[in-house]
Amino acid sequence: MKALEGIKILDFTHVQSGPTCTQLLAWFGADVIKVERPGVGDATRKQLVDVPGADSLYFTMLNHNKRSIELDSKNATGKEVLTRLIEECDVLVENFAPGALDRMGFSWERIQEINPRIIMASIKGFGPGKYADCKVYENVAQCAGGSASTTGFLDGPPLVTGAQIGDSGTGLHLCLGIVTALYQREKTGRGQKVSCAMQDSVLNLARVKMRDQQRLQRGPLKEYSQYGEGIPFGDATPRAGNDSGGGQPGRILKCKGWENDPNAYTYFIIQAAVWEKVCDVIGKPEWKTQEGYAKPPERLDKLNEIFSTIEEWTKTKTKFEVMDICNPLNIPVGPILSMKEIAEDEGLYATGTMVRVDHPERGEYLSVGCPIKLSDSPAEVRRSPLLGEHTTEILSDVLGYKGDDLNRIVGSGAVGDVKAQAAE
Ligand code: CAO
Repeated sequence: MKALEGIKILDFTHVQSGPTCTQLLAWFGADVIKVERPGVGDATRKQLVDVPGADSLYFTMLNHNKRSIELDSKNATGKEVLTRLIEECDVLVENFAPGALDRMGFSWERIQEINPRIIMASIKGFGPGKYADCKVYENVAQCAGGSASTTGFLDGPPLVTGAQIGDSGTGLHLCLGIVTALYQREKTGRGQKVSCAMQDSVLNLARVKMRDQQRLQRGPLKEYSQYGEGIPFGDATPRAGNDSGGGQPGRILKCKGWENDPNAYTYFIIQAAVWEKVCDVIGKPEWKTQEGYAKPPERLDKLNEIFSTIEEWTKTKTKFEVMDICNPLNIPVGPILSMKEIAEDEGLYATGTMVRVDHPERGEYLSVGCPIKLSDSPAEVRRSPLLGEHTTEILSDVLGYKGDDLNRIVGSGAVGDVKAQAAE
């Protein structure tokens, strides 16, 4: 049995943020019914296409284990079917532009009238307030949530990060909100509205930078490299390059082969507890006792010199040799892994973190599996649905439409042409 077996999700999501959330729910065992516009579907099906005619990796990697129904929610029969879906489902998840669901005629009030037990979960770019009506994509959220202003080097522009903290990060937050609301419903019998704003989710993930914003009012941030370099702080948390986010200084350092390999680097942290071991490893035993180097606060104005010296050593080793030497000594280091190296790591396939999935249109592709491992509910990754692949199945098995009634729906134009053939 899967953890969320028996839970039906009306998945009205598209692009990345919402689909990330419903994919997790599907991996935990929920029946996720993805509602898509007839003949069009989720826009990502046709975005960044690499195999002509096949659903893109953008779509397939975010919509595993779901079923797809084509449904025009602006058509009268489509509204009837959508109402039936709301009656049958436990959760409605959506990430339309602000107001889109209301314009379809399905406000939260109306949805509650149809099914008081339903949980309605929404992602918007911003929470209530002056920006509530804005459409938002990933990088806008990274900028508005404070991440971009604190990412990058001090002498460069703000930077966005490759990790999709705005989209996938918000999807993760929403997923927790949904299971929490399901848990509360067990006790109250009532559904509720779960809202996640992308700005809020990014800010939550950038929490330590708000910590630093407040510390700044009481003095310089001594663990930031700029402190040791004598560069004054302004009035906002600055960009910290590759400085470690915690109290232990860390940097990205070159490793053997860096001249030709853009990822021949390691992260290296000079944790105070292992300073003496660091000194021995890099051939600087005198720093263990030398004034100016022996104690952590004394080292803060010498981080450039210290890390340059460590780098002279890491440049003689591959990033994996650095790991092999430092790990047994408890010196925290980590290789900079490329996506190619991760894709080739069989250890990640053994744990299900990376998976190989077969697809009728595109053949085998790689995907990232479920990163959350439940011992009693292991996730099994199944391919994403083709557009409308399960329309007839959902109409009959989930909603109970049969015979003439089913033909009426299929013939109405509300569920797409393809399904008309399937029902004949
Ligand atoms: N049947 C009929 N109409 C449908 C439909 C269906 N099955 N599914 C969607 N539509 C309609 C919507 O009702 C909407 O119509 P109106 O504009 O008339 O209300 C229209 O399709 C477009 O929906 P949208 O505005 O949500 O889509 P968009 O491409 O214009 O905007 C996005 C995309 C992501 C910017 C916007 O949805 C948004 O801001 N979402 C919230 C924040 C979010 O999740 N952003 C992250 C996306 S991942 O990068």
